[in-house]
Amino acid sequence: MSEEQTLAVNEPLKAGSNFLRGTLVESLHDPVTGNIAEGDTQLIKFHGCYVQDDRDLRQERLKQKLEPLYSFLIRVRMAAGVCSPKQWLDLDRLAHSHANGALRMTTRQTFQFHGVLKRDLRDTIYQINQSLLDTIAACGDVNRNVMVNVLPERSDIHAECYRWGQEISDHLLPKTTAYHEIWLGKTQVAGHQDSEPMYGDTYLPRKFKIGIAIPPQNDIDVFSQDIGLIAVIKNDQLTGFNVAIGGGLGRTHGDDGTYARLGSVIGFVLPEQVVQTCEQILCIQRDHGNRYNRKNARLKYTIDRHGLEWFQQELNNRLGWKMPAERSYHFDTSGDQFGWVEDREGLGYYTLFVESGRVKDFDDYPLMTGLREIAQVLDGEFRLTGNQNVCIAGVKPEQRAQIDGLLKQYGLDSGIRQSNIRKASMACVGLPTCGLAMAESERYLPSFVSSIEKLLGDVGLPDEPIIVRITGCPNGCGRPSLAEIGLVGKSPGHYQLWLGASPNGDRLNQLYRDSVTEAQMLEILSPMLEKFAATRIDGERFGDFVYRSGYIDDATGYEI
Ligand code: SRM
Ligand code: SF4
Repeated sequence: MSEEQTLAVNEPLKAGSNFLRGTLVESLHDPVTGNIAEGDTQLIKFHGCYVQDDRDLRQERLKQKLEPLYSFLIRVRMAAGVCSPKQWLDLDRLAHSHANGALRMTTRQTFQFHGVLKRDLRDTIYQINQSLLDTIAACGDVNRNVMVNVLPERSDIHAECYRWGQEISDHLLPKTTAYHEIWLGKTQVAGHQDSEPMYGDTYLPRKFKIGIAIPPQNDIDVFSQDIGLIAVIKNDQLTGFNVAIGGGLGRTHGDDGTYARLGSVIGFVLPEQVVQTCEQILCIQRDHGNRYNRKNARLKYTIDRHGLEWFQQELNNRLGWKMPAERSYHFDTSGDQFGWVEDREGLGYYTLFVESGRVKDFDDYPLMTGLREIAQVLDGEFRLTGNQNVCIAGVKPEQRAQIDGLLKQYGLDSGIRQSNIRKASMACVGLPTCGLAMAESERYLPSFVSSIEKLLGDVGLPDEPIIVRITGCPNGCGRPSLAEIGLVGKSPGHYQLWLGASPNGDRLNQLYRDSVTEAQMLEILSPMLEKFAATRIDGERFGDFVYRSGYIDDATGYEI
């Protein structure tokens, strides 16, 4: 980075925002537009919101000389995806009264509201806080929602990892009181001077993500996190965490300087060292991350620019101790376990498949109503998974029949009977709300999966659990780089086809075709699946097969 380079526009904006206040209050009061001032559109992300407009209506409104139909996305901060039945009910109610009547469970284990109008924004956030949840730092150049494996069968280990996830999340929160003033109506105490001892007034160069995985399950895709923590369990006790740094999946089409990268494992820390370690890694990124070019600003680029060895040395210096080598670990799968699982205490955990994480009442499937009815009676909690599904957790033996009855009554038990490939699929939100989408994703996933189901049926593998993920652009929100079949939107109806990630999340896939239609993809995949069925080695997964069979060149990653 040369001195002459100009800082990214967000940098002076953050510095001059009076710790994330900007002109947000004025913007919210402006009755002339459903939008907010341009600078505020960046600052409001730190408060957990994005301005969007309904892209399906854009052209029509333009023709009618109307401004776009602006509304807001609100993302809840909810470490590890855990919420109480009461919180579920509160969010369900808000989705109907203040948003578009649906809840969206995200790939980072939280809820999003879509379609909140400016006039309802403050009250929605206020009410989320009344429910003992909040939205601060759910987006923006700060540490985001901390993920933790759902781990139904070991509630004791989950409880411990959940506690560490929460501690990390709380410790890395911004300290500004702007959030409380703007959304909760709190007034600043006389003489109080805001400061951000850890972040400073320009916060981080870019977003920052942390997740905890508990082997052998990797349902949070630990290697895609800026900091991935791998729990080390010995004699049934949590002894510490292996630390992986520099994961990140976002790319830009046509820009080779951007790429997906898996985290590099650099060592092991004790549980009591994990918060300090995360803080110091974050601070290195704060001091050395690229503040000139946001496309190269994530931790992965900082590490690759300076070298992993430099980073480790810098971290040891800042910690004041040398991080020991990592302990051995092994991941089996990045998928969810569906249906009932029992933990050692006899509590039940039911993981329900939710296509693309969209919770609403469909014409023939009252999903939202069914989950609301379950929340009304549940004496346990909900855990959102990193695969956009939900686990009804901690069900006492005496309540199991009641929950089972409700699952049946509302047809939610039909989720379990979906094909394995559908249950292993994910799509990002994409159109019509995402301003960056280049092609359909969530709305396209169901029919694309049906087409692959048909191909699998034709070759006699109807139960094959191939991981399929679709995103509307290369930002990677549905983690398509870790799919055995990954589709990345290029333009309407055209996708990049990526093949060959490992089913446990430790190998990225590779580009196979650059811009193809569904018909072309099916033409490519049909003979491949036929050969897979005929020649696979016992238990071999499709992602591994495409490598072994030479469809993908291990060295270059490109089609050979
Ligand atoms: Fe994402 C931007 C949705 C997980 C990488 N992401 C966006 C925005 C806010 C579009 C925007 O900037 O205007 C999308 C809002 C769409 C909408 O209408 O809801 C959006 N991202 C999502 C969610 C809701 C997708 C989903 O279907 O669940 C996920 C919310 C997670 C959460 O609860 O915090 C979501 N985003 C991810 C992930 C996956 C993950 O974190 O595990 C990634 C890839 C991992 C990574 O960060 O490397 C991801 N989102 C991005 C990027 C690219 C970042 C980069 O390094 O280049 C952007 C664009 C940006 O930041 O400029 C982005
Ligand atoms: Fe939007 Fe692209 Fe993220 Fe999909 S991957 S939600 S299209 S930014």
